[in-house]
Amino acid sequence: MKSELYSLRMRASRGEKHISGAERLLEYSLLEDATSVMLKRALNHVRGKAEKICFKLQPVPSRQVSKRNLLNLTTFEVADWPQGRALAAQLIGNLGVKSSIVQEAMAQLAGGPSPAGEAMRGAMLVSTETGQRLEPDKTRGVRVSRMDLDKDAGQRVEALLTDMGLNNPRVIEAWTLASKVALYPQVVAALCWSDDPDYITGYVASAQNGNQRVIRLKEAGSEIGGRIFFVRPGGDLNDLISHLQYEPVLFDAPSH
Ligand code: PML
Repeated sequence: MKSELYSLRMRASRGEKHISGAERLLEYSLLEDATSVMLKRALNHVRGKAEKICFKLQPVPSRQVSKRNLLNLTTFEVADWPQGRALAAQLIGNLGVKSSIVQEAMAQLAGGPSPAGEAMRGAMLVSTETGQRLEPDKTRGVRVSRMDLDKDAGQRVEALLTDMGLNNPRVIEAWTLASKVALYPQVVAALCWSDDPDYITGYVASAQNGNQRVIRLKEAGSEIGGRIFFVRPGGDLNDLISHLQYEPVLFDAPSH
């Protein structure tokens, strides 16, 4: 494989249950370490023991890669997860999405969006016009991949996060993913809370208002989580999915 960058993806599962996933876009020299970090994550996951761990490595020609800035990052304190959900609904409503559509989509995420009532490994796509689910595969959802920090940006981003007390891989991965999703003009907002039972912080992300973290978005111990991308009508769904899955993007720190 001769390429300057590689898309490295991991997915761990037990039966139909999604255990863990990870995505990187990085240079050859970093692949070994990144693979080993992913393997450790999959083998010791709080969602349970994986039966199957799949790695996928694909070369990505660097001429295809675009360079962008991460969304601005803010954090909202709330007393508990119901208050966090109400705030998240309001933040999405501020972007013009009807309250009934936000509430219905959040209820689907909270109830387990897959047909089995479990977390999906990918995101739900929800029309801001009709509230309908748009993802072609309602069991898997749409996974976002091929994004990472630009290698020269790592120190800048880590310094920023250290100042905020947030310098950890989970925040970096979530921020990078949210920033890629928000690049697509048809996406009004992304809502996420983790499916890890021990992680209760989530976010509402949008090109307009940045990555707005909400510190409590779910009950501790719950394994139901995931992402909803609210999609405005008028775009080409296949083009959106192709952007989310295949368009390679490297990110630098926010521009202001
Ligand atoms: C995840 O674990 O997949 C989602 C985490 C979302 C929030 C990360 C953060 O604290 O900013």
